[in-house]
Amino acid sequence: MELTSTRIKELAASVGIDRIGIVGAENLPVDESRFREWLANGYQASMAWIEREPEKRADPRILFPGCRSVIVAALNYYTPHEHEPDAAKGKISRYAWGDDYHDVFREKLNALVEKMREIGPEIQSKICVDTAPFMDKAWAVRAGIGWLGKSSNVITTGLGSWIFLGAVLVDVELDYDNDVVADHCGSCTACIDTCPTGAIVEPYVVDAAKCISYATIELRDEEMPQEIAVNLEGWIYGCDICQDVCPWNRFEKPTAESRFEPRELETSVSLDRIEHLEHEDYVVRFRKSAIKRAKLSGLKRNARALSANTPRQ
Ligand code: B12
Ligand code: SF4
Repeated sequence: MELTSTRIKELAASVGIDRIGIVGAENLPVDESRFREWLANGYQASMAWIEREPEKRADPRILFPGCRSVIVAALNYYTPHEHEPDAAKGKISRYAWGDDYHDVFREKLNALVEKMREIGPEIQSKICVDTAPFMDKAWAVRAGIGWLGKSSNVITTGLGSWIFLGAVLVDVELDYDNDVVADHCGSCTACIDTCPTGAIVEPYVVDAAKCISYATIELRDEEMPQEIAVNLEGWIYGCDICQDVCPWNRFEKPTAESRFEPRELETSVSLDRIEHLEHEDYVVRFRKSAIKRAKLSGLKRNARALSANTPRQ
């Protein structure tokens, strides 16, 4: 049997990947200059790691010498649960309710590569799930997975924006998807208007320094900047506001991946519990969870900021 793009798409579906688009590695995302502009504006805030190796980020053929094709994958993480309206709790963003997507997605992409190797044992590949300097969103747009929404998340017509993105770089030539999905945002500005911190500084562009997601996950400072702390709107880890208000997220569908179901059925965590959490209990509660990215000290800081700025009933 020959390894064709059609076969790869069938294999991807068989390992539980929801969307696949395949493009030639030389089809570089057109907006690489925008990435440099984003850095020049300082919108990366303290995420110095994103400034490293810009040439690799811009060109997968440098990241993975021999790369001929880019297989972009999307994994639906929507589960039909909501946050509880409880000021004594901090809301966890939807993407972090279940098991860490890096592990779940990598496992699926590994399974895909193994199945591809059964057909073409000589194939060389590199998997990217946030571990490599690779521009997931730009490639997802190029591969026809969806369009870059004004919130700067990739949105699809069938699954909304509740998708993770990943990729497999391979050293073989394949048939490519040429149909790019048109920008369906139209005149809607719901994400920009609703963002409580004004982080979407212009359509498609997020200033991380103003974003609640950045402040609650990536920021390592001991204290939360006051202008964000007073606008947290109950979020202790990440923020989904710009996606919750997106009209395209009315078309979400529950994921078939049970590991994305909320752990301990929790979509929010008690602020008191976090403020008094011991390290051993933190390790158990957040084992295999993306939330570990914030570290216990970051979660406690977030809980303190919420407690100090949210009136309790
Ligand atoms: C750094 C990062 C962040 C930063 C910066 C966010 C950002 N918007 O870039 C912070 C910490 C804030 C963040 C937050 C979130 N993130 Co994040 N993040 C990343 C990461 C690691 C790199 C993204 C990056 O390169 N940013 C740099 C900027 C320059 O890239 P960009 O947005 O693609 O920039 C383009 C546009 O600005 C565009 N552009 C600029 N001007 C214009 C004008 C026009 C007209 C057009 C058309 C385009 C355009 O050109 C730029 C270059 O391509 C990716 C994973 C990866 N490896 O790609 C995940 C990723 C983007 N994040 C993801 C998620 C889920 C989130 C959150 C939803 C998590 C949460 N619930 O809290 C939030 C969403 C916040 C938001 N509104 O963006 C997913 C997004 C999935 C999707 N559907 O798109 C990714 C892809 C992770 C993954 N593997 O699935 N994230
Ligand atoms: S994640 Fe929250 S703070 Fe960041 S851009 Fe979206 S709405 Fe604004």
